[in-house]
Amino acid sequence: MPETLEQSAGRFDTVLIANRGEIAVRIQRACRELGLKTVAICSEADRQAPYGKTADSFLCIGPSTAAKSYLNQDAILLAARLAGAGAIHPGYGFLSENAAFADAVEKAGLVFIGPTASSIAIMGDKISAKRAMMAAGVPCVPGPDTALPDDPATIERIALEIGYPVIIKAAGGGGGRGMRVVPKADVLHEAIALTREEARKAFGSRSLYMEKFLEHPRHIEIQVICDDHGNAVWLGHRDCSMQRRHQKVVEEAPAPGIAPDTIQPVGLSCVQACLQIGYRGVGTFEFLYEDGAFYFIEMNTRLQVEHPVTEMTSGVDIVQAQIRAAQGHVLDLIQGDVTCEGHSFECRINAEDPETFLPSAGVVTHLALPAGPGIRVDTHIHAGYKVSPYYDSLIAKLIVHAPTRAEAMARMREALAGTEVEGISTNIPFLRALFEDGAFAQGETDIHYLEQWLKLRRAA
Ligand code: MV4
Repeated sequence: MPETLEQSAGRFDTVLIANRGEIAVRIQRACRELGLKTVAICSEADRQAPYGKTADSFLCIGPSTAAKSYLNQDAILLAARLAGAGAIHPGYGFLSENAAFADAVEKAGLVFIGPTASSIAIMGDKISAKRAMMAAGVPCVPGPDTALPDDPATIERIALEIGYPVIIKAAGGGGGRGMRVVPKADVLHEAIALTREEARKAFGSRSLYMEKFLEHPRHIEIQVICDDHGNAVWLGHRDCSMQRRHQKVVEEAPAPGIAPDTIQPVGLSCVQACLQIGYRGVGTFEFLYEDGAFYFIEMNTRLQVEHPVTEMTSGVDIVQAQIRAAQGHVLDLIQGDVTCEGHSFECRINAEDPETFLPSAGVVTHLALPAGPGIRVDTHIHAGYKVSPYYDSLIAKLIVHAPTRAEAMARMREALAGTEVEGISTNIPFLRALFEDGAFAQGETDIHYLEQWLKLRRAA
């Protein structure tokens, strides 16, 4: 008798977590809660990591430099084989959106906890991503879903059709890399030549595309989760406009001031897109939002740093759902079950100088973390922990949930007041000041707000 879908599920019982820091802790917890064994890996700099002690196995896979450890595909695959892992969770960053790695994992007979290599590749090329989204009815920024040709006259015609200002983006870019704004026609060809050369050097592809440049948008994203059996749901939206140099600082769910009737068709179009491309696992559709309209820009095919704000409002454990999808289970919720309640904020606590933003490494000599109703802290650090200079400066995520946005802000002020980190510099003073800001309290921000606020604050 052929097995049912549910019988074929449960493809693995041990997960290697190919990441470090707070997300390694978060994923390890989700695995244990699902009854799965865990394999932690580390670089030489992370030998003392607390999640090493709580994992079922712990392997040092290479030197401190990420290129020789967390990005070393062969070392990770070897560790998985030695420790008997049946699956690899890539977390975020590092190899999480590397299609070749996803492919190598599957070729090694292991499960990659994420979408297929082909989904990652489609979304990694921002032009093919846009084409897939347009085909599924997702609203996109005005501009062609094809690469710019070389013929100058054709390029000029495309820019005129879109209308200045336009933005030139590298197909291989994303996350703010490889793009250039063109305010008017006289600098068009120069901008294209410069961006092409940068794209060739940075991404190994000279492929570019052109879009209308939106001057004051907000960054709003939609979280989806999909199984392997044609089921997909969206879990509401987040506002990630509070960023500096493409690094998000504060995220919230839901995005303030968005009417359900406005976002509903956008969410459904994301679900439609997932079904059309056969997407599996968790994903995020990034939009720019301006003058009441949504414009797709990119899709992230990984678990994101800010997933907790959606977990707080939707009540869905996104990491568990992602792992269960990779095991082949049928999604255990339908769209009608998804209800988002209250409001959630996340503050990224970074080990950095609050004025210069330069990374601050060293030993945490004292640590006090807040607790109480509606407060969550995702972190890997403890008193005595040594913050290494090798990696991203994120040391903790402070997450709050409350019935309303105003109450969630008050709760975050209280949580920040109860957070003490000594021995290294952090951005906590800066976050405390931001949560006293009037315009932010009114939800009146866009992607440029934080950098302008910092400039004013420095001048004062
Ligand atoms: C844009 C844009 C304005 N118009 N595209 C930057 C990151 C990458 N994901 C896309 N980005 C942008 N694309 C058009 N057509 C402005 C940005 C942008 C931005 C977007 C989201 C969050 C922060 C940002 C900061 C600067 C520029």
